[in-house]
Formats: sequence, structure tokens, C-alpha cells
Amino acid sequence: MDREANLMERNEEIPASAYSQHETASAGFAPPVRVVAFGKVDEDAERARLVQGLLRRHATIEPKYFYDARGCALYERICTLPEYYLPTVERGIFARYREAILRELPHAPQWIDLGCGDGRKSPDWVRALKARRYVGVDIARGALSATVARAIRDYDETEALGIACDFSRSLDLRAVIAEMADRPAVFFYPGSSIGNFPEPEAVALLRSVGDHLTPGGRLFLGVDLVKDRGALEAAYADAQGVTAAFNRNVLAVVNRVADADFVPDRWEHQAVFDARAARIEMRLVARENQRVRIGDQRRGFARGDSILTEYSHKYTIEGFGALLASAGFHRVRAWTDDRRWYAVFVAGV
Ligand code: AVJ
Repeated sequence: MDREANLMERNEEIPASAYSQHETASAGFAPPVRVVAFGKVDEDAERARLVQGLLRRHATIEPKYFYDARGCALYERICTLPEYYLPTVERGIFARYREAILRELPHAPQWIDLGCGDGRKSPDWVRALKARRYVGVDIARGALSATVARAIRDYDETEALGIACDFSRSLDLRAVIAEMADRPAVFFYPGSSIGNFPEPEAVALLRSVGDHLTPGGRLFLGVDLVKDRGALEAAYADAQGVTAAFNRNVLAVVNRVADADFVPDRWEHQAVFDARAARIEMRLVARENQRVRIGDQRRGFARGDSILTEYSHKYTIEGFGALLASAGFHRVRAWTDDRRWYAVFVAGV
């Protein structure tokens, strides 16, 4: 496993069989589910990056640390909140333009569900396109085998595979896709998750998706659009405080990963729209002066100091189209809702 994972990291030509079965789970009478860990995660290096971010004058925590089991559950609750319009508006666009979108996607593709979470956005598309396989990709390994097991149950005739990897670092699924070289891939990246990345990283991720596409292959993603500040800030600071709990929960994750002693209650949730940078900036603001131990180091935070936990970039349709173009996508179609709050793109290289 390790040797193979290292090969993956170096991007060498490898046979399609060069990643190994890592874990199997059975869903009733369905065939076993393959869940593989992919692209060796250097845990020490990731931890060192996290600590470095925490010790910086303007402390930062990368958003990927939100998603432990509790964080995933809180995010699912966020997606049901009235203020958090993104999933509702996205679903509305999917429903309204379903046929037009389907016409832009290849028949019987390999369906790559990037950041699949619980995988619930995929079934309708997978069935309508008669996808030959479902590939769930997520950093949250825990949820992955359940998602993939469900996928096998939900989509008959479709092979299902789960890949645990941190694609914010690098994405290389070429060996997986080559297993079905005759079937083009659709990379499905809904929910405006692309918004978490600053522009250079977003372009790099989009470009690397493009590098995976064979003729007919497509990127299919959802993007939240710039709108009035009130609606945006409410979406990230809901009345019930679910987003605040989600934000604070990252400190519990950090305590485990970096052996730190943050007290979540000493931090206040903040979500501000920076119109110039066109992004929501989520922070945790110290409610009081405090000292925090991080491994064998210590740092002080004064009341009002903050930790940046997330950017959520908002785009215009034209702006995101330009981003896609700079990432090498040329055939681009977009759909939006009447208020132009959200857009869905299908793009090919
Ligand atoms: C999962 C990145 C799309 O930015 O809207 C939700 C995460 N943060 N509420 C977003 C999130 C706070 C979400 N994404």
C-alpha cells in the first residue's frame, strides 16, 4: 500500500491495478464496496502546516479541518437552514434545467463525486445517465464507506468505489479512470465548494480536473454568486447558531490533531462579506485574553484577536467563466436562477 501510494505521489505511469483494496463493506446482498486510501497523506507534514498556521500573527486554520463526524453532521444541518439558500437554489436549477444539463453530459460516464459527503446529490444524475460507475471522493474517510455502500444499493448496474483523499493538495485519479478508459468521466463538484479556494488554487484544481478529461468528459459544478451583503452574511451566521457551532467545532478538531487546548466557548463566530475580495470570511474571535498550548508550544491571543477559518468566494457568471477559461476549459455552459443567486456550469476542455 505504502509503496503504491508513493508511486501515486510521484505521478509515475502505473498500471490501473496499482492501488489496492483497503477496506470492504457490504451493503446487504450487494457486491463488496471498494474503499481505497489514495495519494499518501503525510500526516506529520499536515500537522506541521496546521501548527504553523496557528502560530502565525494572523492565525489560520484550513477549512478541511471542519469535517470530523460532528462537523459533517453540523454541515448537513446548515444545508437545511432557511438562511443557507445555496442547496435549495442549486436544487431548483438542477430541477428546472435537468434535461438541458443532461444533454451536455456524456452517456454512461464514470461519475466522479468530488467531496461526495453523504452522496445524496448524485443518484438522479447517475440513474438518468446510466453511469457505469460511481466514484465517491472525500477527505472524510469515516462517511465514505457508508456513502459508497449506499451508492451500490441505490444504483443497480453501477460499480461503486470510494477514494479517501485530500484533493485540496493533489488530485490524481488517472489510474482509476483508466480502468474504464472507454468511458468519459463527469467530475461532479456541487455546493459551491470551489469557493473555499483562493483563485490560484481554484484554477489549479480546475486545471487538474481538466487534465483528467478524455473526449466527452465534463466538469459539472455549482457556484455561489455575488449578491447583497445581507443575504450573504445571514447565510453564514444563521439565527439558530448552527454555523457558529460548526465554526467553533473546528477548535475541537484542532485540539485532537495538533494536541492543543483551545476552549471553544472562548471564541465568537464571525462571518463578514468582503465585497472587494468577493468572499465571505469566517473567523473565530477571542472573547477574552487567553493563552493556548499547541503541542509543546504556546501562544497568547488578546481579546478581539481572530483566527481565519474559511473563505467562501462568490463569483459572477462571467467571472467564473473567465476562471474556467484560464484553467483550460473551452466549452462552457451555465444556468442560473431568476435572482441570479447561484450558477451551475458544465464545462469541457
Ligand atoms: C461546503 C464550502 C460550500 O462555503 O458555503 C457553510 C461551507 N461554511 N457554512 C460554504 C460552509 C459555513 C460551505 N462549503
